[in-house]
Amino acid sequence: MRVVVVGAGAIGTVLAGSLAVAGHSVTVVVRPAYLERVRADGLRIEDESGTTRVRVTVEDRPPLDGEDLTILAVKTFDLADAARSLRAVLPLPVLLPQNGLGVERTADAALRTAGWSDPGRYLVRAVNSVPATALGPGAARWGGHGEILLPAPEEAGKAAPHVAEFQHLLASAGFGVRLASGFGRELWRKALVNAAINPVTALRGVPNGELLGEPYRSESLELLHEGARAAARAGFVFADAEIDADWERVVRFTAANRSSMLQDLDRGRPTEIDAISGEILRTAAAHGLDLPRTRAIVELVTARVAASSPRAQPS
Ligand code: KPL
Repeated sequence: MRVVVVGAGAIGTVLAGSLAVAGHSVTVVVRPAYLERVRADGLRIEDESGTTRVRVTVEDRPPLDGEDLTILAVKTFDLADAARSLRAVLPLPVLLPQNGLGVERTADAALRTAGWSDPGRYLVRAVNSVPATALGPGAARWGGHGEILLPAPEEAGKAAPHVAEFQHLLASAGFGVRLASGFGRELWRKALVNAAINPVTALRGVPNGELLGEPYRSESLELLHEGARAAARAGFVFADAEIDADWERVVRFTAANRSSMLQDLDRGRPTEIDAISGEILRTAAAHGLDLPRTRAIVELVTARVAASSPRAQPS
């Protein structure tokens, strides 16, 4: 297949590199500032077995036609720009593997401004649990294949025909792909866990595994349970035992990871706090619910980002 991967951060590098190794024709789209470097060096993936270097086509804008599938592998704060970069591209199926909630809405709105008349026909949301850490543009450490959830076709709306295309594509590169019924609940499950892990590890500067001990454990679990109250109002009920077990599993599985939000803060970049905890707060507010701990941590992360990054201000 001919695949365009927009973004060469952690997940973009791992997906693009693995797809190229599996024999697909891959074009990676990077920021102009990184173009020459990634073109010269190719992609670099480090894993348990060593370092793999992969040659792919590297561009600073998406190719105009002839491609089969697109993966927008950018952070939520870059998603609208990445979607708008598809302006001159004929509509084609687009995978959205971002953390957070409301991602489809953002992509849909941006693609409409880019002139696509019915983006919903092409957008396939994914819940991504592939463990990857960015090492620089086009370079990533990969902690193993991990699982990617896609909506069961009957839950994918107008984009249903494209779910199988992404399923086969990702599976062909060795990723565990599962079609999930109750996909909306899976999105919330991931968002709740991210809302509990990411801001605490980011503000405290600790790897995920530190959350297993106090004082971080209680702080993180309080956020988890606040978020679950918002999820319940949105129609997705999680018993404490269920969501606690999810949290524990993810924290243990990713114990050595520095969360993506911690990595963003370390680099003085914006974070995904708004798409994760901000969306949870907005859902709660729409149902007349206040989540004081979540509100406080969103303010702290936002302030930290604003203090350290010129890119943090919304543009
Ligand atoms: O998704 C993650 C992230 O860092 O964004 C977790 C699962 C918390 C792993 O670090």
